[in-house]
Amino acid sequence: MKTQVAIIGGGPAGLLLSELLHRQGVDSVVLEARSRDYVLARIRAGVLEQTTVDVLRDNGLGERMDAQGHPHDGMRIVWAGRESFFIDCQKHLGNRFMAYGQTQIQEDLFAAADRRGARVLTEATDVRPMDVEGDKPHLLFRHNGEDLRLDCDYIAGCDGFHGVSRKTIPATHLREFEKAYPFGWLGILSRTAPLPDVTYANHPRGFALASMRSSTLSRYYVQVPLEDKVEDWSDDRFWSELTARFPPEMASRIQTGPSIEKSIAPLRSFVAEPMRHGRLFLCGDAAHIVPPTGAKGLNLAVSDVFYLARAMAAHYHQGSDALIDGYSAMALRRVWSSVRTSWYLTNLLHRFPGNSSFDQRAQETELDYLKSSAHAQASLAEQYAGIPFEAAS
Ligand code: FAS
Ligand code: PHB
Repeated sequence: MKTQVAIIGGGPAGLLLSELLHRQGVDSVVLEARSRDYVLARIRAGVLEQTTVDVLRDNGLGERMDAQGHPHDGMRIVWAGRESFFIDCQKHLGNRFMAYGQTQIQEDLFAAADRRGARVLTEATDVRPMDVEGDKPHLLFRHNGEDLRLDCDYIAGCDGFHGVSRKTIPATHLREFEKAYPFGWLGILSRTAPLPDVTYANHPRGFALASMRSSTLSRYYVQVPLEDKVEDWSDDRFWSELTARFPPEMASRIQTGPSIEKSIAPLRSFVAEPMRHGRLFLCGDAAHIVPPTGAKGLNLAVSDVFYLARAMAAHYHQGSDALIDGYSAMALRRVWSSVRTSWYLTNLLHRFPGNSSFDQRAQETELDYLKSSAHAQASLAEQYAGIPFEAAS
């Protein structure tokens, strides 16, 4: 088999990269380790920055999002039972964000790949990037019981945090930055009417978040200790804890019901630099992880593949390698901006075990400042709604 860009991973980064490359006249093959059903069963992100919405619309992937997604002018913060305040992205920036599930995006991406007869091989196992530093890069892998080889010009590692791509880069060439937070998020999906706004709550019992996937599908989270297991949390216990963390008038509007998905994710930040090694380019979670507090993970996967697809098109159609050579630095500028925003919001909104009374007072003072200052709110709105992509030159 031969292609121009070999893509490892058929999650949002891999499938979106394949679509963007196709629309820019660049051929690719996607090798995904899991089945399509397995990939689609994962419930993850839900908030799309304006830049992500624009990429999907500009590439024929926005129809269902515009029909079923929920555009939002901003998000709400409430703490310690006090009156909430609204971070109005529309007012401050003329920007909105969209609530539309990663699962739906994944479905839309698979459907687009099917429509164009894309080469997406699922259940492709034991994928091994070869000769990434040489001039004959290729992938070795197993598919349908056969040992196969895929020759290519470039390899895109879109295989997530636990994938093989980042591990292909010699440790001597990689700098890793990591921060583990002392808690996780227990998230549930329920067929209930959501609250009107994406609402973050800081409460003495811990962080909580109200979000949605549609007008009949709600997504809620509560901060839990790292040692908690999903089986420790019945639906009743979840709803009781969630409503305890919102002010009574807001809690009374939360519709409870059976969970249709329940999972715990630890919170951590991770960045690998550089995001390129020879003919291998890292995109999405393969290169970086952010705590979901800033709703940035999926949006960063989109910005990485937007930059890489643009760089590949310049290489193949204008014979210019400036964007390829500048890919890592450009992607990392946006990555670190999102890592900082996620770090800021995680520190602002969570109760840290072992925090001193000083730490607690400082956190509440920051919340008071944010509530009282239009300038502070404009700054957070800009970071939350997402900054524009960098121009090509
Ligand atoms: P993904 O991990 O989604 O996809 C990588 C793909 O590569 C997978 O399909 C995997 O099967 C495949 N793969 C792995 N190794 C391979 C190999 N060796 N060969 C071939 N294929 C291989 N982000 C938010 O913004 N908000 C959220 O609320 C949020 N919640 C999350 C909850 C959880 C539990 C997790 C894990 C992440 C969450 N994220 C959230 C982040 C998430 O949305 C990611 O940012 C997003 O999935 C990144 O997409 P990819 O980079 O494509 O990686
Ligand atoms: C979600 O809807 O899943 C969601 C919303 C906001 C976040 C994280 C997740 O910060």
